[in-house]
Amino acid sequence: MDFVQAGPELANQYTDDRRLRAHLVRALPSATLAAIEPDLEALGAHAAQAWRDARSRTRAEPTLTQWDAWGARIDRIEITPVWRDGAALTARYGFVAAGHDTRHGEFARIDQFARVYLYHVASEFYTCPLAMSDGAATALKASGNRALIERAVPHLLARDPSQLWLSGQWMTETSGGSDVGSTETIAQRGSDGRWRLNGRKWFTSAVVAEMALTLARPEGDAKHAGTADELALFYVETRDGDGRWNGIRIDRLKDKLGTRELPTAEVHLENAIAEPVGELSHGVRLIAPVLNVTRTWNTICALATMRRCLALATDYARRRRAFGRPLIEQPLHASTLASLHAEFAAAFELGFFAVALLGRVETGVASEDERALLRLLTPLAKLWTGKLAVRVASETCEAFGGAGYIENTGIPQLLRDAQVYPIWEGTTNVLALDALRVLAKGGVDPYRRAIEGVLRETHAHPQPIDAAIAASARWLHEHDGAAREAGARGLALTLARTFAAALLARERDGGDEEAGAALALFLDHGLDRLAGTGIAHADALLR
Ligand code: MFK
Repeated sequence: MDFVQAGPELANQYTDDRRLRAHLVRALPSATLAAIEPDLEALGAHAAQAWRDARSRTRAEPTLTQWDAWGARIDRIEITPVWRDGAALTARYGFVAAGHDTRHGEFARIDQFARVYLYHVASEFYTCPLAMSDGAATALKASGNRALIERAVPHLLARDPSQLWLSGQWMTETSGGSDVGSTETIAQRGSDGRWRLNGRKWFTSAVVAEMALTLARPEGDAKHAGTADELALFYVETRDGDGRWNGIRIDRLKDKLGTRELPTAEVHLENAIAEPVGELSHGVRLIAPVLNVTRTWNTICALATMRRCLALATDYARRRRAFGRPLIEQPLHASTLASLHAEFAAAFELGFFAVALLGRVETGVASEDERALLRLLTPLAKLWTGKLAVRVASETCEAFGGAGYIENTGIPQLLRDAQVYPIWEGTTNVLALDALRVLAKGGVDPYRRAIEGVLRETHAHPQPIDAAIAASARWLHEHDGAAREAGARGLALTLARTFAAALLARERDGGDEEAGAALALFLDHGLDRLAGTGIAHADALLR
C-alpha cells in the first residue's frame, strides 16, 4: 500500500547524450569543440535543472491585459518566469549570435544548433522567437539593405542582454498559413514618404519582439498588380521611441493545444509604420531565407523534443518494475524503445547534416551541388522530424502507462508541444510539395551524387539504400500531374530516410557501434514510403 514510484530523472543533457557528443567529435575541429564544450556542459546542466524545477512549481502562461483601470488601451503582455530569463541566456550563450559568428567559419551553425538543441525544451519555446530573429538577421543580410542591416542586425546578434532584440515573422493571415500569396494587408505610402500597413495578422508568434518582418501589398503598384509577385517584404519596429505600440492592436492571445508559454497573438495593424526591405514585389522570395532558417530550427527543436522523450522514457524503464523485473528487461518494451532510438538516431544525422551544409553554404565554401542539396534537405528534414517527434512523444506517453497521461508528470506536455512541429513553418504536405518543386527544377542528381559521396566513405554499402534510390527515381519517372502531387509525401519521406540511412552507415563504418545498431533497426523499419494509388481512390472515399 505504501509503494511510491520514483519518477524519471535527467542527467546532464550534454554529457549524457552519446549521439550529440559522437557527432560533434566527428563534425568539429578539436579546437572548436574544446572552445565550446564548457558552454555545452553548462547548457546540459541547465536542461536537467529546468526539468526538476518545472516539476516543483505550477505552470505559468502569458497573459494579455488590453485596458488599464482608466480605459486606456495598453495591450500589455506578461510573459512567464522562464521567458523572462530568455534574453540573458540568449546573450550569454549566443543562441542566435553563434550562428553568425565568423570565428568558427563553416562550423558556426553546428556550434549554434548544438546550443539550441540543448536549450530548447528548457526554454518553453522561447526558441520560437529566437528562430525568427535568426531568420530575420539572415534575410536582412541577404537583402543588402545597408540601413536596415546596420539598424537591426547588431541587436539581433547582440551578446549583451540590454541590446538584444527579438524579431517576429508575421506572415499568416485569416486566409491561411500556407498560401502566403493571398495576404490581404495593404501598404500605403503617405505624403510624408513613409509606408503604413493596415491589415490583420492571425498568428504572430513573437508579439513581444522589438521588430518583425511581414508581407503586405503595396497599393498603387501598377507594375505588379494582380500578380503573384505583388507582395512586398516590410520591416516593422513594434514600438515607437516612447515605447508605445507602433499602430499594432493585440486582439487576443491564441488558445493553443501546446506551446502555451509562447505568447502567440492575433493582431490588427492600423497604420503601422514600416519600411520596405527590398523591391516592392517578390516578397515571398525575399522572406525565403527566414523560411529556410526557421525550418532548420524546427528540425533541431523537434530532435531536441525526441531526445528528451527518449531520455525520460529510458530512465523510467530502468526505475519501473512490472511482472517481476524492470521494464527495460522486458523484451517488448525494450524493443519498442530501441526502435524509437533508431528512428531518432537516423533523423539526428540528417538534421545535423543539414545544419553543417547550411554553415558551408553561408560561408561560401559549398559547391553548387551542396547548395542544391541544402535547398532539398531543408524541407525534407523539417517534414520528417516534425512527424517523427509526434510519434516519439506519443509512444513516450504510452511507455509511462497511466502516468504518461497525467499532467503534472510533465509527459503529456511533450506530446502537445510536439504537435506543433509538423504544422508551423509549413505543414508536412506543403513541404513535400516544396521538395517536389525543387526536384522538378533541379532534378535528383545533386541528391544522388551527395548520397554516393557519403557511401564512398563506407565499407559495406547497404543494399536497401540503392534499392530505395532506384525506386524513388522510377517513381518520379512513372508519376506526373495529380498522381505525383498525391504521392509527394511518400517520396519526401523515402528520400529523407534513405539519406539518413547513408549517414548512419558512414558513422557505423567510422567505428560508431551505436550507429551500427541504429542502422540495423532503421533498415528493418524500411526506407521506402512511396505511395501507391491513393489519388485513384480519393474521389470515391471523399465524396
Ligand atoms: C522551435 C522552432 C521554431 C520555429 C519557429 C516557428 C514560427 C511559427 C510561426 C509560423 O508558423 S509562421 C508561418 C509559416 N508559414 C510558412 O512556412 C508558409 C508555408 N507556405 C509555403 O512555404 C509555400 O510553399 C509558399 C508560401 C512559399 C508558396 O508561396 P507562393 O507565393 O506560391 O510562392 P512560390 O511561387 O512557390 O515562390 C515564390 C518565390 O520564392 C520563388 O522564387 P522565384 O520568384 O525566383 O521563382 C520560389 O523559388 C521562392 N521560394 C519559395 N520557397 C522557398 C523559396 N526560395 C528558397 N527557399 C524556399 N523555401
